[in-house]
Amino acid sequence: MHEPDSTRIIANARVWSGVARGAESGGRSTLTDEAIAERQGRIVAVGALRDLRQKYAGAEVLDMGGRLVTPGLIDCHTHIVHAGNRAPEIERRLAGESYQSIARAGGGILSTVTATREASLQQLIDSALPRVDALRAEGVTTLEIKSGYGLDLATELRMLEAGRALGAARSLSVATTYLGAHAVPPEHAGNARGYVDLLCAELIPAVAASKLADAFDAYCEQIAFTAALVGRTFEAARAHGLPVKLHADQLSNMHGAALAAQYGALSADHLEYTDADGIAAMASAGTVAVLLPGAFYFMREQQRPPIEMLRDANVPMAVSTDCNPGTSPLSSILTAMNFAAVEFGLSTEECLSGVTHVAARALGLQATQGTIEAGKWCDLAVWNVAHPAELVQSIGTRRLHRRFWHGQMDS
Ligand code: DI6
Ligand code: FE
Repeated sequence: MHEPDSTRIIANARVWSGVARGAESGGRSTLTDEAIAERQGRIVAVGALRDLRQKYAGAEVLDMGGRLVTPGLIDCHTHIVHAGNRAPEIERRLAGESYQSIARAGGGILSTVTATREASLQQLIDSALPRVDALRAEGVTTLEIKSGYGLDLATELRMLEAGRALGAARSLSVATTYLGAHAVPPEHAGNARGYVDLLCAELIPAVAASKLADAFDAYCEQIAFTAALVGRTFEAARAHGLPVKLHADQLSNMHGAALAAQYGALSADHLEYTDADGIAAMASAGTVAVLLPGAFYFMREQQRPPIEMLRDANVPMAVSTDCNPGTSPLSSILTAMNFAAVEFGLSTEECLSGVTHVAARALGLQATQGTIEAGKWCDLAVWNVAHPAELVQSIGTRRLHRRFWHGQMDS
């Protein structure tokens, strides 16, 4: 066991830091042969081994054998805590039934709500662990976890508590998001407005007071909530100190991206149907675009998010699994990166940025996570590959050599 107050040097690594290197590299991160000094879980210096050895005489040196080292990966949009099983529903979809018609008949999100309300805290934790461990085995060190399959106060709090418990159980940073406006719960069927009244008056204040949520999220869609209703929930969330995020324009153009930008959202996610106005609004608000190619794949979507326009407008693009039981049963961040490259045309650099420093921004964690820089947590992924493109351009190969979370190496 490594003494927490001694300095260690992680050496002989090919470092992809996620830090832009200036004009000569076109502003892109490049591979450098640098060493990383770590103390008390933080990166204290990045530089030549010789210099770091001098500066930290007596520091233990860990040899990475010339391997690629990236920041620990960040999965910034998941519904990894949930109960029940929607495989039969997915089968029906693949046979031709639509997601919307299944949802309108009480399936979809609401079938997971029924199962999740019946699950105990321990059952929620236990059922999520294999998915969380799959992500850790691919170098994930920070994970966002949404609630939203309870829709009553007790179950939403239990989901958020399960999210926090998963972080504590598995050497992982967890950011929790209260997805209060995910669907209209059965007890308010046909009365979205009534449920939003309850959200604003009672649920959002209570969840904010619990301190179990780091952000608030909503689903703006014809089968969920209109832009006007989402706007009301965003007012309440912000009044209670919760930054907001939005499931925006996934199945139709609800002008969700512009709505998210209007409320200074950390991110607008999906964006398949977002138009130029929405992108311009995101660019001026600094809202991150979170791309979810797993949902695009499982839903057999035809409409791709407007990648070129996002790129041209310099809207930062994150990539995430959207791990959920209905539209993206995917617990592999490397597969999400591959889908982003193959389906959406992202470059290797964009894919890696999308699961590191841009994903950190989508969670408001850019001060502490997402790059290999002095001052950040020493969260690293060490890979058995020679070039970063290998992480993106294949599926299913075990690539991870080691994962460091807050300076501690997994055994
Ligand atoms: N994220 C969501 O929250 C919805 N779609 C998506 O990509 C619904 C997920 C579900 O069907 O459970
Ligand atoms: Fe989602």
